[in-house]
Amino acid sequence: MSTVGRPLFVLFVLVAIVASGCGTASSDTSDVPTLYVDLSDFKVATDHVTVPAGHVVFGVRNHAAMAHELMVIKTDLAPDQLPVDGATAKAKEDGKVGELLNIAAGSSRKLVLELTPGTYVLICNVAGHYQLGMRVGLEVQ
Ligand SMILES: [Cu+2]
Repeated sequence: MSTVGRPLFVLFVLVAIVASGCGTASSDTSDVPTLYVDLSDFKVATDHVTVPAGHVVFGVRNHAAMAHELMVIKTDLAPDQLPVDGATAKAKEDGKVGELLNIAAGSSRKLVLELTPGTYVLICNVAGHYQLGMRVGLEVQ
């Protein structure tokens, strides 16, 4: 027992440490998306209009030939009613709960957030893109 059991026990502890390390990683690469968000010129589309509150994994796919962003804003305003800063040509980011910046053309990224119930707007806030139509509502229940 002592000659064979100890190496096995050490190995088991190492595996447990590695496994727990993966589980708490902030990138959460193993999470299956709760919803997909598709970015194009100049549109934001989702495959769900509502998602359950809590752990939400956004699977973001940029289909365009230019970089875009995904910004998640909690607000009671309609998706097309966010105030725009005239100087920067960007939507005001009041209520922002998370973002992915500089999502390269043709690439996919993940954004993992803990969301409380309410209404949200998903936008791309590269200058001018919100006004061109890069916005969509999301309800968290
Ligand atoms: Cu954009």
